[in-house]
Amino acid sequence: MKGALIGCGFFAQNQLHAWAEIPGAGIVALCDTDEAKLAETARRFGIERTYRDAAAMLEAETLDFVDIATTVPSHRPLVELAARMRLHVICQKPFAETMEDARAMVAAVEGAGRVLMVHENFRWQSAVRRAIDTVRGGAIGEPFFGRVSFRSGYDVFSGQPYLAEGERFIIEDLGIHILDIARAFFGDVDRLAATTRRVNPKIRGEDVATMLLSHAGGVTSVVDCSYATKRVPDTFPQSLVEIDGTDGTLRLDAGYRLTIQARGEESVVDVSPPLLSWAERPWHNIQESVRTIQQHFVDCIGAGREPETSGRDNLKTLALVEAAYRSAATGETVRPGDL
Ligand code: NAD
Ligand code: 89Y
Repeated sequence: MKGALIGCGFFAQNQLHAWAEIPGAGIVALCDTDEAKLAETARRFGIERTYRDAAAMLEAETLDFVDIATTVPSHRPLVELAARMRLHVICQKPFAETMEDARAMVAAVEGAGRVLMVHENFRWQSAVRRAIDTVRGGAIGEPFFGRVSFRSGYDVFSGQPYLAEGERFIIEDLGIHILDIARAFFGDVDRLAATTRRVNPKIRGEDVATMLLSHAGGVTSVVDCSYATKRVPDTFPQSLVEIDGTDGTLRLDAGYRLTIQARGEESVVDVSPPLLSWAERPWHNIQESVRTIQQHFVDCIGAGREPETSGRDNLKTLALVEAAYRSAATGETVRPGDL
């Protein structure tokens, strides 16, 4: 499969490294409005066909898919452009700025009969995936309580300066992943209540969020996120998980330590992610999941299946983000299904 990547910034470098390792798929053309980033990325990955304009690229190239690695304001026009060209699409998170945009993007690609996957990669991290598979396999019985937690003081602003500038920060940027992990464990959400705070005075948006979720299947979960947590050693970018089930408990603790206690037995496993040749700590956890999710996209197209993290699926994660902001602003519990 021949693909083109749009947006040659901070995170796209990981996507390009991962594409180079995926059999049967490759990136043949690059696009960025920023000439310097485009040239540097083209040189680093040896990709000769480069464009400053996405429409011109899609007209000129013969492609199967596009990988959109720009920030959110450009997502809707780029996804709709790709749909018009009848291409399969991967789009980075946050998928869209509004639910209306997101629904239109899903409709555009589905209307073209192509596959749309959101690059919602945290549930594809191998440690998280192992925990998801363990719970789905019934190892602790039926879950009734969960906590998915991401607390760090890591400086994300030096690599991604735009994160300090937006009115919204942690829920939209990072909480979106943690909410998605909660959905992967416990299913759809009926009600959500949230509080937010800004601790770091140098940024504009909230850097702490605490969310209480009532899942349709009966689980109550807490999703808590912070970029204001001064902790040594810092756990960035680990998502920590606690689940109580009818037959036992699962804990994914700091240091990628997975503990399962059930039916009188205990297992403690080191589920540290592999360090891929191009990866660097502590990002290796996220970097590995990039390769996994891109492989999933290729596999799904080959098999004619909808990706687990499809555009349609992501509407439900995006609704949790919107519900959290609305709840924090109004003090009310919000039904994501109403949004
Ligand atoms: P960035 O600003 O470093 O890079 C974005 C690039 O897109 C820039 O080079 C910009 O010039 C280019 N661009 C913007 N609009 C364009 C357009 N219309 N056509 C062509 N090029 C265009 O941003 P980043 O930090 O790489 O983040 C990109 C996206 O990746 C964001 O949505 C972010 O949330 C997401 N992200 C995801 C993860 C993850 O783990 N999934 C991690 C980090 C960032
Ligand atoms: O942008 C964010 C993401 O998606 O994962 C971590 C991050 O890079 C900073 O919060």
